[in-house]
This record gives sequence, structure tokens and C-alpha cells, in this order.
Amino acid sequence: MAGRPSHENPNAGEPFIPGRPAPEAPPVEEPTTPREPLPPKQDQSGPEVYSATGESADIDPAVWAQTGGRLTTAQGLRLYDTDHSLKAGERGPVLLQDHHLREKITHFDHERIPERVVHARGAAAHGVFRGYGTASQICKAAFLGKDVETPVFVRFSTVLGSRGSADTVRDTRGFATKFYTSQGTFDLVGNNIPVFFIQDAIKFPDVIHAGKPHPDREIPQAQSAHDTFWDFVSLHTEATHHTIWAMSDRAIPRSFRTMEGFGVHTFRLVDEQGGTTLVKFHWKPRLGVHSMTWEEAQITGGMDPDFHRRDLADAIEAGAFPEWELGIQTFPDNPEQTFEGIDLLDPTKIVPEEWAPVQPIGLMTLTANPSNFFAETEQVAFHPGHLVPGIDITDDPLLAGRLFSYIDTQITRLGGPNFAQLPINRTHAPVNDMNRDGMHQTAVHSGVAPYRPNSLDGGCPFLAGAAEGAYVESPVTVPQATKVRAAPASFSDHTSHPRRFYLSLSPVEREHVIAAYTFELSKCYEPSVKERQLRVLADIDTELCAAVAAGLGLPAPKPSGPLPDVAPSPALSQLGRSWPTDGRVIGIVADETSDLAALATLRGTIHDGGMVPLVIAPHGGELAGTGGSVVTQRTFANARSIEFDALLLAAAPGVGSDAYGARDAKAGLHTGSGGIDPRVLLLVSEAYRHAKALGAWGPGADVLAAAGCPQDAAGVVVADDPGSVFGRVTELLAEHRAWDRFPAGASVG
Ligand code: HDD
Repeated sequence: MAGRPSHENPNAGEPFIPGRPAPEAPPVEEPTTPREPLPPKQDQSGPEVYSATGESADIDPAVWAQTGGRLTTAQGLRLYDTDHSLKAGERGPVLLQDHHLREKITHFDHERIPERVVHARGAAAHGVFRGYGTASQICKAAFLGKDVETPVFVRFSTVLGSRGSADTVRDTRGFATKFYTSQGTFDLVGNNIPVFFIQDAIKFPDVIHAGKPHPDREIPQAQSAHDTFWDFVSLHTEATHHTIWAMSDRAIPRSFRTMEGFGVHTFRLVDEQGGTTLVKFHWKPRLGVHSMTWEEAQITGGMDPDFHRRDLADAIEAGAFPEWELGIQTFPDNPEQTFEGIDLLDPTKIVPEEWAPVQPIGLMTLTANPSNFFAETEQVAFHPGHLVPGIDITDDPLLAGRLFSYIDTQITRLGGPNFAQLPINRTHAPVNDMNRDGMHQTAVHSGVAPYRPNSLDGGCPFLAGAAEGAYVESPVTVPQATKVRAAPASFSDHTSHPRRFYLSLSPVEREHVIAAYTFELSKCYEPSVKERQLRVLADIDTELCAAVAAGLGLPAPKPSGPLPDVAPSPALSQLGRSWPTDGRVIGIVADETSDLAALATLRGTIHDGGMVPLVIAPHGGELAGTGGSVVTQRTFANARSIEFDALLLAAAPGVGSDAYGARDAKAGLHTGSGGIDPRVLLLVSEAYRHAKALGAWGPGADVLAAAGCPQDAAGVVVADDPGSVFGRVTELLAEHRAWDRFPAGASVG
């Protein structure tokens, strides 16, 4: 090819004669125009990839990993037996020469990798992000352009628990999104809580050590209800804002689909002309923000520890694709980096949405479940430093430490520096870096000159111009300063923001916060820890402190000074709005005496409304009776209230209505009030207790009475026909719960 320097030895063919100068090599010019890298030399190209059947396989590892219809070894040798070790005789010793045995066991021995040091338990999904173009005036990132579609992979997680812990524990949730943009990968590594426990990354190991199980007995798992956590947060009052969010319903979401997400830090957007704007990122779920009650979360932890990951996967499989709008709050990029007196570099502070509205800039839809949990959900590696042109960092000291930590942790977790080559981590933009070798290198790099400048590889790779290049610094002036280990004075306001959060909640949400603090602190053994935390609460709100103190049986301390005068931010409350009901799960209690024709029609109506009807019956299989037959999805033996957003009662099943129940009843174990099966009564009374919508018709109304649920209570609907009952129940579902049913001052927390 013209202009390409030869890879041939220029002296080849010339006889070597000692003393005679080597013939002059043709001068090698440094090329000035970019072009493709050189093709690999013979000895540098990788082997061709063949499948076990001998066909050439696509290089895509997803295909390459499993091709051919026959079982093989890792080296592609077909096997005739994988069930027996090679032995000297049927009853003789196993022989060391059995390569297949050794290879199989050795690989198995190394199947696990270290779990994430935090956010170990998670679930993920693929999807697409579509830009609205509304941010293009202030941000040159291509993926935010109007109608630009970008593939995404999102991983939701809990923070404290191990990989096998329960989904519904009280904890912050991770909300990490990988955008595979045309300009390279952008990761938005956020949480469902908009603030963080600490202001400086140097304290991250401390807060995590305090939150993780106690090092002596390794308990409790996935909980903050223990001494070391409350010791830390009561001694580090900067944690108060995050802690009060964690004690609110936000920390026990109904579903990943009903969580907000936050980028937490302030980021800097850069426009085409180099102009800058400070922003905070928000994810707003289309279904609204909804939570469990604490009792539901606890029951779910035992009944279905996989509740959230199952919910996400089921919804996607059913075509109820979860959606979030990405939005930004924008602030002028002033030298102080403040907005209305709020320090934008302090990750324990938020700017109320009423002061800086969240402006929508795009829509994310999750459309596909991962095919392989390990390859995708476990091996995905996020990094807050994965930024694209147009999105830049600020000097938030928490963010600075994160920029170091995330690559570092992958080197241990994913076994080396080449994790970007794993299929889930590969950028969708062309890569031409000069990183070479290292553990788990899977690329077969061509060329001989992975350095710059070079002349031997045609000068490749070339640099982009500043206009299209990434990591082009905005010309931000760094003030002349003395090196210090200190935080600015504005970082020491630890009370006004948590107070605003508390005052912005509705009475029932405040009750839940009180109940959560009381529960968690009651699990602490050290009186000094409880007393110190009460002193922190006294500086947040007198009513909150007094109620928690009463629950703990301790005196309520006085505040250390006048409480800050803050206006509430109504946007922080989850109540007071109606939301779409897509994907809501409706349980229908029925038996052979129910009007099954009406039931079949009702199921169709629920389906058509985008919801999930589950018939709960005395036994599995089918109900056959008046009006035909209906397939059952749950039985009285395996259904529990936590699974359903609303319950409809189409029957009043008697005690011992199935084989198990009959046996129990005979043994005197179960006696239902009013002769009704006690498992049905438990189902209904729990749903009532958790303020879920309840509907009944015909004999179903008898269940309400037997379960102690007044027919005139909020959220209870009784009518003659199933259709009108369900119509009203749908309206109630749009508000998530019948909130009025929680008596103020005596909630189930
Ligand atoms: Fe972090 C994982 C979110 C502060 C160090 N972090 C991790 C994940 C999320 C967050 C969602 C899971 C990513 C995944 O699904 O793989 N982290 C945050 C947020 C923070 C934050 C919103 C504050 C605003 N993190 C933070 C600090 C440090 C780390 C200050 C260390 C100095 N985080 C890590 C880590 C993890 C991680 C150790 C564990 C696994 C991983 O990175 O890939 O590097």
C-alpha cells in the first residue's frame, strides 16, 4: 500500500560482510494522515477459531463459547463419558492420568470470583436510551441528541449485603447505568438516594467497615441495625442526611422499577463552544416512587429473598418494560460552585426541585434480561470516570476518590487490567489504545509500535483533535491554595438538609421514619450509641427525637441550639400523586364455588389493563365449577400477601379447603374465624394491615368480616359485580396504598 513503511528487513538478501557498512535503509517518514492499523504479521495473527464441529466459529465470544452439538473438553476434544472418573477397575482407585476429570474439577474450583466489596448483590437488564435533544444546547455529548438511541446496561444493587443476601433489606440501592455511546462508554454510577454518607472518599473504608457485619461473628448480614453502623453515623454527623433517607421508605423499594436514581455529585456539562453548566442527574421512574412497608420487607426477606430481581426479570419478560426519564437540575458554573447558598461540591446536600426543577433530557427503557448472570451482571464494571465529551467532573472530594477506586477494585475482582475486553464491558465505539498484554489478554494486537509518536506502524494510532477528543479539560481556574487536609466551612452544616427532608414527608411517611430509627437503634446493645444518636436526632426535629426516645425507653435530649428554619420540599414525599398501574400484581382468592365465568372475564380485564392477575385457590391445576374452569397460579399453601399489590375476594373458602389444610384442621392446628381457611384470613389481614386495596363480591365479603377488615375502611371495596369492584381497586392502586388506613402514630412501619 502506498506510503506504508515496509515490515521487511531492509537488509534482507544482502550478504553480511564484516567491516563493510550496512546498506542504508530507506528513510522512514513519520506519516501525517491517519489510516487503519497495519495488518498483523504472520507470527502475530491469532489462530483461526473453530467450533467443536470443525466449522469456523464467529469470533464473538458469546457464540464461540458454545458451539457444536457435542460435549467437548476446553480444548475441543469430543467426550464419550463425563459421568465416571477413570479407575483401575470398577472398584479400584481413580487414576491421576484422567485429564478430563482434572480439567473439569480444576475449572469448577475456580468458578467464583471475589464479590464486589460493596454492592455485591445486584440484578441487571439491557435496554435503550433515547435522547430528547433538550440538553444539546448545554451539552455536546452525542447520545443526548434528539432521537439518538444508545444501548444501555443497568445494574441495580443493595450496598451492604453479600451476593447471596436478600433483596428487600433496608439499604441504599445502587443504580448504575452503562451507556454504550457512539463516542465511547459513559457510566452514570448512582444510587436511589441523592446524597452520600461522607463528604470525602478517604472515609469510604470507614463507613463501609462500620456498615458491614461485625468482624468477630460476621453478623448481622445486609443490615444497618447494629452497633458499629450507629456508632459511626452518630460520630460522623455528616452522615445524618443519608441516614434519614435510609430510615425512610426509600430504603425499602417496592421494586427496582419504582425507584428514583441520582448521580449524587454535581457534574459539569460542556457545550459545543466550550461553555459550561453545573448539573445534577436524576432518573424518574414512569411508574412513580413506591415502597414496601417494613413488615412486608421483612416477610419478603424470608418468603422470597429474590423478590426484586424476580420482579424486574418477570416484568421485562412479560413486555412491561420499565422506563425512567433522565433529567437534570442545572446551575450556573460560578466560581463558588454554589446555588442559592447550597454548596454543590458537598455530596451530603441536595437542591430542592422546587428551586431548580428537574428538566427531562431523555428516556431509558429496559427491554431485555441478561442471558448469563455471571458474564453480564457479575462481570460488568462501572466507573464514574467513564465520561464522554460534553460531560465532565467537578471538584467534589468524594468523586475524586471514586475516580481512583473503581478501576482499582476491578483489577482484583476481575483478575487483571483487561476487564474492558469482557463482552459486557466492551465499548461500542472502535478501540485503538496502546494498552498491551496483562492477565486475561484476549485481543491479538497487530503492529509493532504501541507507542506515540511512531513511524513503524504508520504513525497509528493518531490523535483526535480537541473538538472531538475526550478528557479535554474545561479551563477551570484552580485557586491559589495551600495544601491542607480540611473541608470548607460550608461542609459543616449537617442538620438543615436532613431537617428539610423530614419536614417534607407526609405524616405517615414520618411515622415510618420514626419506626425505622426506633427499630434499628433498639437492635444496638451499647446505650452510649443510642444516646448519642438521639442527640443527633434532637438537632433534626424535636418530635422525631421524642418519638424515637420513647420507643427506646430513653430520655429525649434537648437540641444543641435553635433548629434551622427550613422550608419543606414537597417533591421529596412519595404521596399525593397518581401513577400508572402497569405490572401491578392482583391476587384473586377463588374456589370451586366462585363464578368462574365472571372470573375468566375479570382476568382478561386485568391483563388488558397491563396488570398481572394471579388466581389463588385451594389447590394447583384448575378450578372447575360454575361457568367453566380457570387455571390457578397460586395455592393457599404457597401464597403470601407480600406478592400482591391488591387482593380480590371471589369466595370464602372454608377451613381445610385443600389436602394440607384438611390435615392441619384435623390435627387441630388451624381453626379459621367464621369457618374460613386461616391461611386466607392471614393473607387478607396482612394485605389490610399493609394498606393494600381489597375488593370483594358475593361470599368474598364474608372473608373481610372474618379477617377483621371493616367494609367501610379506606381502600376496601365491596360491590355486587367483579367489574365495578376492580374499577375502583385500579384507582386505589394508582396511589399505591390506601394511605388513610395507616392510623397516625401507630403505623406498621
Ligand atoms: Fe461506589 C460500587 C455507587 C461512593 C467505591 N458504587 C458501586 C456501585 C454503585 C456505587 C451503584 C455498584 C456498581 C455495580 O453495579 O457494579 N458509590 C456509589 C455512589 C457513591 C459511591 C452513588 C457516592 C456518591 N464508591 C464510593 C466511594 C468509593 C466507592 C467514595 C471509594 C472511594 N463503589 C466503590 C467500589 C465499587 C463500588 C469499591 C465496588 C464494586 C465496584 O466498585 O465495581 O470501587
